Amino acid sequence: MKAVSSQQSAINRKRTKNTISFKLYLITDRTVLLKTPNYELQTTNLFAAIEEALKGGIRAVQLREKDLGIRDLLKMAYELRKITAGYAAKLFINDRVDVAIAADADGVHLGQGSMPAHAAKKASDGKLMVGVSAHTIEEALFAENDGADFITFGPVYPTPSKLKYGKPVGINALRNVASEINIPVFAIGGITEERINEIMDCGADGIALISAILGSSDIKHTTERFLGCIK
Ligand code: TZP
Repeated sequence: MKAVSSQQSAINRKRTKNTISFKLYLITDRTVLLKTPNYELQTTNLFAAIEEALKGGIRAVQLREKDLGIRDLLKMAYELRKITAGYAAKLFINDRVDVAIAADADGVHLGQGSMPAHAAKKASDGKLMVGVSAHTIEEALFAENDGADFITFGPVYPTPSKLKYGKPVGINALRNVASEINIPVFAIGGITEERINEIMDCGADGIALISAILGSSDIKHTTERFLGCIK
């Protein structure tokens, strides 16, 4: 029998990957937008910023405002559901399966301290897509075997608030995970336009990010440029 090179077997593995309809995954952080501590103003500005990104072509948004109580989070989820639906974009809710179900979101994004992927699938009767944040190959393999639809992997590079997200994993770890994992891998952490090629050359299926888009002075055009580079 003909030996299969490791490059060929990585390609074969990639062919079996399920299809996720987006390559750019925008994560919210309203504090990136405004220095004001005023919640109403931050929220209003976040919705406007997300709408600009949607106009630029974003088709997947994760609501991730970890400091908010359940009622404020739900209010934001309802509003973001309306806004994203207007662009046929997917909405994910960080951590909270209950909020995702109540807001008719498309999916939930789970951290390592959240309920596991199989439980989120079960709790939602299989209706929610499930993304999982992984920081090591072991966490990535666990998420895949546990029923996740995709993972984010990182932080690949140092991020502005790097302590919060842990030590960067680097591009070699990304390359390894992308070749070992059969579900889509979104690179995350410190990703800028200049780094897109390096990231995609590692075999990543897409990019997840906050500040390069939400912190940009022209969100719509920055989004367009990102999407242009990823394709
Ligand atoms: N998880 C790992 S790094 C990160 C998260 C949520 C933050 C990504 O933000 P940025 O601004 O794109 O580096």
